[in-house]
Amino acid sequence: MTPGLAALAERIAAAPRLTVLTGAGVSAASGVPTFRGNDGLWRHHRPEDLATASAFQRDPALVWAWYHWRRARIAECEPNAAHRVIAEWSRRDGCSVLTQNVDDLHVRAGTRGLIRLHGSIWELQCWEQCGQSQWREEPLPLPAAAARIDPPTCPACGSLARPAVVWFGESLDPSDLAAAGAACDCDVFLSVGTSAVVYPAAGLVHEARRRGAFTVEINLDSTPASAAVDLAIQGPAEDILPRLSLPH
Ligand code: BJW
Ligand code: ZN
Repeated sequence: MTPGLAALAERIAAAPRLTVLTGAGVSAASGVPTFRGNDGLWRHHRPEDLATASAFQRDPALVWAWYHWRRARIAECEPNAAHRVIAEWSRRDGCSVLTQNVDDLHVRAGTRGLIRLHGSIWELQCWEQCGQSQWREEPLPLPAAAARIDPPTCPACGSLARPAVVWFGESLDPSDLAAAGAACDCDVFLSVGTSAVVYPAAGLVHEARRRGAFTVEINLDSTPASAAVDLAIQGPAEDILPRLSLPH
């Protein structure tokens, strides 16, 4: 193993408190498109055209078609080696896992105590906020490439349903935000496979470093966080993370 990775593996193994923040790059090897890469989800769609409340208000059938296409694609994906290593770490005392991903592949890999900062693509909520709690729905038997989809409806009031995800301009769940803030009190903070541009998640690695954590970025490319962390490792998460996991 390269000396830098071996030393980091020892540091992770010895850390009483480990926090891992993940982004779309962790699921890329599973076949889930990222948001901002060359073949990213939004190469042909601007995010603000689809992932905002105003886009949904304007054209819910278009927004649902986009989510349906993504759900159909994610349904065919399996967790990869990066998800599995993170799931293993999550079973340690003192480990927190925060994800921006809505694909639930961390859940399927068995990650414990996962904080899903941006929600889940498999959960729905009432657009009119009638009081109905969020509900889960598997993919509908519709063509994955449909250009428009009749939006699902709320079982309680019959209004439109929306994906239970966090769109631009919307606040994260306060309890998730509190848990993420607490997780910045750690010994090692790993930021894995995120472009580190979307706040408040992008601020967490800086906050952890301010509080004394050893901060590490693992990404195929450099990001706005690369120069600020203690160690920036360029490489695929699905290759690097297994090399950071010591047998116990
Ligand atoms: C690999 C790899 C491999 C590939 N191995 N690596 C101006 C300044 C600062 C902030 C703002 C601002 N204007 C507005 C804001 C706030 C805004 C924001 O941050 N905007 C920025 C874009 C500027 N944030 C918000 O609105 C948030 N809410 C909020 O702040 O509330 C308070 C508020 C209210 C009102 C007004 C203002 C503030 C909410 C953000 C919600 C983001 N939601 C989305 C969509 C979720 C639903 C869905 O999926 O449809 O979340 S956007 C999208 O980006 C998604 C992702 O979780 C998120 C992050 O993306 P991620 O995961 O980093 O993916 P990519 O594709 O960007 O990067 C992948 C990376 O992996 C790349 O770096 C690759 O190199 C790498 N990679 N393969 C390792 N194998
Ligand atoms: Zn309702």
